[in-house]
Amino acid sequence: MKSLAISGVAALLLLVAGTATAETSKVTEVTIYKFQFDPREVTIPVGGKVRWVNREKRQYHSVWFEKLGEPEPDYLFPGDVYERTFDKAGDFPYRCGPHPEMTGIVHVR
Ligand SMILES: [Cu+2]
Repeated sequence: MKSLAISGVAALLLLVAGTATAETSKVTEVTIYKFQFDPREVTIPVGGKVRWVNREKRQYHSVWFEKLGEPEPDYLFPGDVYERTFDKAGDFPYRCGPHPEMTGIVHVR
C-alpha cells in the first residue's frame, strides 16, 4: 500500500514536470540588451509566442511592428517584458520606436 502511494506521487511529479516543459518550449525569448535584439531573428511555429525582455541597466526601448500599421507601443523599461502570440504564418519585421536602427524579425512557419 505504501509503495503504491509513493508511485502515485512520482507519477504526479512527472506529469507536472512534463507540463512545465511543454509550456516553456512554446515561448521564444528575445533579450534586449546593448541596443540590440538578441537573437535578432527568430523562427517559431504558428500559434507560438515570443517574449521580449529588456535587460538593459537603464535604457528603455520598444517592440514596434510598424509595418503592420500599428501605433507605436509603450516603452519597455529595464526589467519589463512584452509577449506576443503569432497566429498566422509569415515574416514579421519589427523595430524599436526610439532607435530605428534596432531591428528584428519573427518568422512564423
Ligand atoms: Cu531601442
